[in-house]
Amino acid sequence: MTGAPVGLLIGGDRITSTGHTHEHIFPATGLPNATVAMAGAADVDRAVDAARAAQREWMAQTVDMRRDRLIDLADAVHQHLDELATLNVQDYAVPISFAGTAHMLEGFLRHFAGYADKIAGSSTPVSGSFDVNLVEREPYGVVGVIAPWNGALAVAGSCVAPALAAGNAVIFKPSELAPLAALRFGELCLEAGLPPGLVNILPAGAEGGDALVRHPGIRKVHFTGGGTTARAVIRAAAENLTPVVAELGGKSGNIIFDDADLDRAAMLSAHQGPLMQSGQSCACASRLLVHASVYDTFVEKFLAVLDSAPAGDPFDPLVRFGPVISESALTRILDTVDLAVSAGAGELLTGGKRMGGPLAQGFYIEPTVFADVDNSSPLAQTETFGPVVSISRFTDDDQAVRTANDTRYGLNAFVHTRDLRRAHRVSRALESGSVWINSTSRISPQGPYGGYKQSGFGRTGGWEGLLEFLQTKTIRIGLD
Ligand code: TXE
Repeated sequence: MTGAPVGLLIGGDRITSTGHTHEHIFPATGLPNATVAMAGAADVDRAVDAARAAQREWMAQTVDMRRDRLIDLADAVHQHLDELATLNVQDYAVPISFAGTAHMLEGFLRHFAGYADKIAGSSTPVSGSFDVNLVEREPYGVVGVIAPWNGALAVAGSCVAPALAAGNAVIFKPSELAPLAALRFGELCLEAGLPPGLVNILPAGAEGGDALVRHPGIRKVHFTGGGTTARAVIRAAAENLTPVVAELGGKSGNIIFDDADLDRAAMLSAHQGPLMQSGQSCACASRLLVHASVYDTFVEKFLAVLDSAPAGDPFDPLVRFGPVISESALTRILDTVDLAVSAGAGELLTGGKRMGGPLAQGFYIEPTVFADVDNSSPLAQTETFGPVVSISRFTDDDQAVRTANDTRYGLNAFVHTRDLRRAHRVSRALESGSVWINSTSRISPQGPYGGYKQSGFGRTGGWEGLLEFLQTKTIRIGLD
């Protein structure tokens, strides 16, 4: 499916000629499946103008009207769940059995529609006077939302929904590697009756993203992606002192204690590890820490779950394991594996090679597990963003916590135990924005979700996620 080029959505206009296109490659076959126009600085300018006008129109509606529009948008997403799931697969070949981000988008839209008519301020007394002192919450105006390739619809839910509920207009920049589902989301915004220009979809790479961040009309930026890019975004945003929220990568510890239900822990760890979008998720539990007394039993169960997950065509509902995003990602990940093997970072238990046979044209890497990994090794310290996990053993709780915390990241941590006291004690000691006990990372609209340390700052979900898109104003009325 290369067909006519797809392009930007600015206001009500579909723009397919910007002078710069990206050949979208379907990761499961290595073949082009779309030609996508890429936004540049002039397109950002045009989108900001459209967004400013639309935001004034949006704020001219009453809160109940805005609430109802967002409910209409959630309904439109619900009616197109299958189509959005299909586009998700076309974007980055995530197995359709996993492509739950369309449901997540609907859930976040319904959640934040509920806030739209409840954003209240307050009035406070003031010292030494009887003046009226009002505290009001106002939208920023036009905000920029930048999404990674592995979660455009998830970010549309966690960021665009609250931005709209707070009264902002949005310029949404999906990754050049996964623009298709985001573009359809933009169309659904128009079909649901949102003012044209309230949500603009600008697929672009670094150049368009940088122009968006630097634009003086962008009052806040929400960035989701890797740490290296986050530094470039923050440097660019500094030019206009534009505030940034950053949702970044992770290298999450996954602690299996000796009293854990090992069958359940093995299944959850596999699905939170190599089987989670082939390890291409910030939430990937990539460092397993297993109590020495149950190590061999757990590893055997864990490998069995990986082995039972069918790899193949991501459109096949029975497939649980898909390709990585690109040829360059495949090369990067396999280089990481080779480096770990040559450095003796751990024992390669399974995987480590490109899949052949009918999958040879796609970017498939076998689920890869290293055992007895040195936590100071690059394998354990660097986000691989592929189906590669490391396992090491511990003998006491404090050692497990120290090892889990021994990383520059702090997005998620996972704990498997039946001991309630231990679960609470360990959760409080772990340096991460989220701790999941006997669970996978099931992110909910109620949130909040976000990182400690170099996994970012700011939160998505719930009231904290809404506040990221509101400013506070104090109005004092002198009565004397
Ligand atoms: O990120 P990149 P990717 C993280 C994940 C991994 C990364 C993978 O952990 O580290 O995202 O996604 C745009 N100015 N998360 O490879 O390369 C680029 O076009 C402005 C965390 O996409 O950082 C893309 O749209 N924008 C997350 C976006 O930035 C620029 C969940 C991200 O690109 C730019 C999912 C520039 N100079 C993935 N350069 C979480 N924490 O929830 C590139 N971009």
